[in-house]
Amino acid sequence: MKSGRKWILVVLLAWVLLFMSLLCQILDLRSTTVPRSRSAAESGLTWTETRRLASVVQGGSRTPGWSLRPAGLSEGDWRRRRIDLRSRSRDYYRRRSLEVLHRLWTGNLTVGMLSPRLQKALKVQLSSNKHQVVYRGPKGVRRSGLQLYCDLKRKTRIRTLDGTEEPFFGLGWDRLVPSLTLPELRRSQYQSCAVVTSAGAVLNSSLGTEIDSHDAVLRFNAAPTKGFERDVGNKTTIRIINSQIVARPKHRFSSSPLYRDVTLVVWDPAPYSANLTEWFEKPDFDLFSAYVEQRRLRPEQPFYILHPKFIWTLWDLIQDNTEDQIQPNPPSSGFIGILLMMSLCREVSVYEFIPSVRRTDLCHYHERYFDAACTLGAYHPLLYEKLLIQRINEGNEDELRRKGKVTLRGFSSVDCGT
Ligand code: NCC
Repeated sequence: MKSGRKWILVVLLAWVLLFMSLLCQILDLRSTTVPRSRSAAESGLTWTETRRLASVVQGGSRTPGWSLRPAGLSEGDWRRRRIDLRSRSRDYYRRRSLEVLHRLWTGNLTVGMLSPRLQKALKVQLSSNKHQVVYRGPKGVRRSGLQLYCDLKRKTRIRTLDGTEEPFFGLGWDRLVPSLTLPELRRSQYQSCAVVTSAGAVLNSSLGTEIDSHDAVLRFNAAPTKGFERDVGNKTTIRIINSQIVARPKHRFSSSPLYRDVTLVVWDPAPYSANLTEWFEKPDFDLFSAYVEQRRLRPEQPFYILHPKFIWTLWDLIQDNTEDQIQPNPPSSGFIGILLMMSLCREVSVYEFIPSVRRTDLCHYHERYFDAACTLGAYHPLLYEKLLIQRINEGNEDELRRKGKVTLRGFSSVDCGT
């Protein structure tokens, strides 16, 4: 009996020792490995680069057990080197992120500068070609700012579903849609308009008063003003929403006050061929049932569905003016909104589409979700949209850097001759 107890004690002791040594190993690995955080991944440091950086700090040691203290190095020196390694990698991320920003401000950002993750996401989009894009037009035509304005002006005609095409005509949609088209609704143009993107960089901007001073303000999707007035203002004239907003219950489209007392414009990614019957039968998210319901409930509210041809014309415009092959997916709501406002207003101020010094991986100002793809794109050709808008920015660079503000002329203010 006595010797049985002794054995149990020995086994227990062995377990405790084993557990302690494993714990030490784990803690040591944690403290010596360069943190491979999400922001690290997005700032563009590859795993190999991180290891290389680590090896530089370790004096070029190529020891396979690089996380272990090299022989001959005191514990104190080893700790100092680890701290140095961490701060160097943090500096590296910061510098890289700043360089991306500078290049965006000056229009020199290339895909190669994006993080490996975003580059990979772009490649995946190119090869999947979900919307069967077949582009035969020119690519990368170098136009001056004015030529570009005129090209956009000539080709951008706001088009919404008017119910005169099948299958909509057969369903009586010519009587369902608002009697005035969107441009008719604003026959006398707005003088000044603000486009407020939902970027996290809007936080702490104190731009609210400036934004509200515009005649009309455009916002996107579920972006709220309540609680964020100091940074985003509280005026909303038009809201552009994608079909997820009307179709997904979590957005409470029919009951949320966000979607009331404003002009609503919804869009859905249709096939590039813009075959309306195909799209009606299989939209990305079912926007049609909610649209019919809302039109019946609130016939007085101006509510439009953007025509897929309009969306894809904007995409063609970006591709036409970009040398690279861009993601074969519709432009973001942000880009659609900017072009829409250029048609409806004499001057357009766009906030945080091209990020300011406040640039952050925080996706939206109203949500705690971090992803650099929200700003630079994975599905949407956001990088190219931003480079295009940078080319026609008439505001000064200081406003761009400090406020993330781009100033554009509305199409009616652009003289393109005859
Ligand atoms: O994120 P989203 O866009 O609603 O943002 C509106 C527009 O603001 C610009 N933006 C946003 C964030 C950021 N960090 N930088 C920016 O420049 C973009 O121009 C963007 O279009 C969309 O375009 O409709 C999008 O919608 C969301 C999402 O569906 C809605 O927010 C509803 O939840 C899409 N995200 C997902 O589907 C997960 C996003 O890809 C595009």
